[in-house]
Amino acid sequence: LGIPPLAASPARKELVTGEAEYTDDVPMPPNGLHAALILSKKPHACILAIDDSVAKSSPGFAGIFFAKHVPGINMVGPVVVDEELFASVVVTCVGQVIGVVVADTHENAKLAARKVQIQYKELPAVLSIEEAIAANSFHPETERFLRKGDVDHCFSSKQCDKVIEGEVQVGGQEHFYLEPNSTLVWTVDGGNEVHMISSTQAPKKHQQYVARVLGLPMSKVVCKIKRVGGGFGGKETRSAFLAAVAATPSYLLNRPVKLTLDRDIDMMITGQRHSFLGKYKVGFMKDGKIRALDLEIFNNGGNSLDLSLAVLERAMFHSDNVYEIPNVRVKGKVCFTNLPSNTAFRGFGGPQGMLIAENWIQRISMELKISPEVIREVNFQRDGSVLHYGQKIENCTLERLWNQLKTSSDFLTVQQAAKLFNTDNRWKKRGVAIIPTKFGISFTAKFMNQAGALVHVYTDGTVLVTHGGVEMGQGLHTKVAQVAASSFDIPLSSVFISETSTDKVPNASPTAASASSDIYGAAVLDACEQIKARMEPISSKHNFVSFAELVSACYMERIDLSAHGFYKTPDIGFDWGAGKGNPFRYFTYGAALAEVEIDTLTGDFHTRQADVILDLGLPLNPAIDVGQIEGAFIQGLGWVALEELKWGDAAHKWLPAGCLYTCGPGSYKIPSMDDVPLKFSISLLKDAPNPKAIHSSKAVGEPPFFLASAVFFAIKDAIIAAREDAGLSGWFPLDNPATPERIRMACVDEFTKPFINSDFHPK
Ligand code: MTE
Ligand code: LUZ
Ligand code: MOS
Repeated sequence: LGIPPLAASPARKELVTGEAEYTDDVPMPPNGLHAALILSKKPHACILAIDDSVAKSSPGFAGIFFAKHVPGINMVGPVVVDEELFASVVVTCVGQVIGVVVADTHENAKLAARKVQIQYKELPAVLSIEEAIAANSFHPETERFLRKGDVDHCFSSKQCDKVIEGEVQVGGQEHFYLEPNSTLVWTVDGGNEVHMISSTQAPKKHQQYVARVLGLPMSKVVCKIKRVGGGFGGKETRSAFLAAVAATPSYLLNRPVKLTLDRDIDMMITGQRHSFLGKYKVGFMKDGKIRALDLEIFNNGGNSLDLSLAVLERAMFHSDNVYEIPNVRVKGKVCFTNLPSNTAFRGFGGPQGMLIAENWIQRISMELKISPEVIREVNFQRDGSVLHYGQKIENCTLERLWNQLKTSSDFLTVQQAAKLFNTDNRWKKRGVAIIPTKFGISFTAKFMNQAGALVHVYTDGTVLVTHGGVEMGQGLHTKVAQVAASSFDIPLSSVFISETSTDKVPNASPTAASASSDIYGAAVLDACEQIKARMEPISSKHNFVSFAELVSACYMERIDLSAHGFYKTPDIGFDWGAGKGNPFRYFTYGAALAEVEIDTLTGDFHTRQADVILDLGLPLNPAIDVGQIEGAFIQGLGWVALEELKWGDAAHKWLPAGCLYTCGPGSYKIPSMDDVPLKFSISLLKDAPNPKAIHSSKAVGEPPFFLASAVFFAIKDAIIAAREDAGLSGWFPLDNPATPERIRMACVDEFTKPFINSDFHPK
């Protein structure tokens, strides 16, 4: 494993100015139509009748399609095929697709879709995790267990000084990618083949869904994508059913069709990060050492399984965060609810699992009156630790990172200054927290950890690389091009990655799980080395002045200058029957400090300082990685403290139960410039080569997301100071997100007393 020369990546001006072409910017082909969706208005109901007569005379109308028109199979789903493309008899959420209208313009398509009248017979709906548990409403066969040691024996034989029990509610999150879902699909050769451009992390899934729904072989369906304007997991599966919806009228009318969702529709129907409920029982010693964890977690899957089981599993794997726990039992279940199916989102359940852990860690600290950093430190895992699912920790850099962060952020000084500030101020309080993380790298489904690439070397010495991964702003193509450039020892400008396409690299896993530069980098390197080996007899004979000359000489000798590369992640696999195995190739570690100031009277806060450190091995491209860390942290900050999803409920006057209320930035607060920490420092651990991935690097995309929970726990620290002024010192729950309402009401004072509910005074 060598270190590649770091070719500086040229700034992509067009991405910043908004000139880069995204799916909806691609010019509509001649004869093209625009699609709009006909959506369920009920969370759970039988469809009694559909009247589309008025819609058909709407201006520009060109066609309307329902379940009965689907030429192939009307069922889709990424893992379990449990979802109708078009609802036929029963709808199970508001926003479920019932049909599609095509018209000459986007506006006319929407107008016609609105004129479709549907009669429903309403059925009882389940809308939250709590309701699902009460109604025993779970997705089939989604119960999972992990065990280590003997939890029952540990509790019953009184091996712990103290035992706490509690619940943690973890909120969901909208992806809010800048580019909403968009697909342009057209037929080829008189309607026999279907091609599409789709904004997706999973072109292969689009190909698969479209082939299935239209009754075509996958070999006649192509999906391409140049770049995605953000996916964050939201386009790992949920984009694929939209492509299949758009493909139906395109195929049946033999005309191009474009489906681009408006922001409100995208938010309403494509699902979010899973909310979770965690119920914990934790036993520990007077010195803070954890003895046992008995944990039950539930996630809100919505109305189809989608990736919810894999998300639950990743949450279970991450429910120890970085702590050594001798006795563990984790039980998990996926709730079925009448909400749009929830899906992958940066971290994929990991942050939810870790947030539950940090909640009970923080509580142990309050119970023992020992600072939370000390509780964290005495329980750190290290090399040789065996996790609750059997994987053994190797090359652990946690302690190094942690100590470096404490020094570089001046943790003790910041903490003392905050304390002093708090004694001087009654209505403003500061809080500080420092949080560690470890994130498992690999898809937990072993078969997904495979990658293909196609490398062509042309006679002018330029190289065209294609691989199975998608560029969605994370810089994947730049990193992969660097790998090819360093392999051939040519400038980065000689390597080009044009697009991702199912007809160049087949059967690609979604671009997800943060491992794309690891696996596509390795697949491209494999292809480059094959070509280099074929060129070797020529290159070793002469001293060529340029790569172009070498390539031309090879060409004249009839050497194949194109290669398919492949990589499969070694030494991984997990057996859920036994509950043991190595789901991950390695872990990316990180830690963050945050200092916040809250206004106890309004519940407002701002982050005064955030210091983040990550171990990224020998990074492939530190500039990209710092951007990923900044983005992940701010996105995580939105999740823990700003973004709150709200739906209508039975009591609501005008909003149907299960209908998303927060359908745009007016009602759903995503982070803005103003939310960026006033002092924001990112650093990477030095001299920490990772023997497990390409050029000794580490994956970066998801791991830093959870570190924003430092902001959450800093807020909680500030609230603790406010409550001390009111004479309260006991533990209290704080659910995420820590919105102004929650912060305000937790800062108990004479003004909140009339409104206090039991949430702030737990029994
Ligand atoms: N960065 C940008 N700019 N846009 C994105 O959509 N997705 C994130 C992360 N960083 C995303 C991003 C998610 S959820 C993942 S899994 C990784 O990128 C995927 O890309 P990688 O495997 O190349 O890291
Ligand atoms: N997607 C997936 C993921 O299908 N499996 C995973 O393990 C995963 N992990 C993180 C993000 N996406
Ligand atoms: Mo990321 S949630 O793996 O797309």
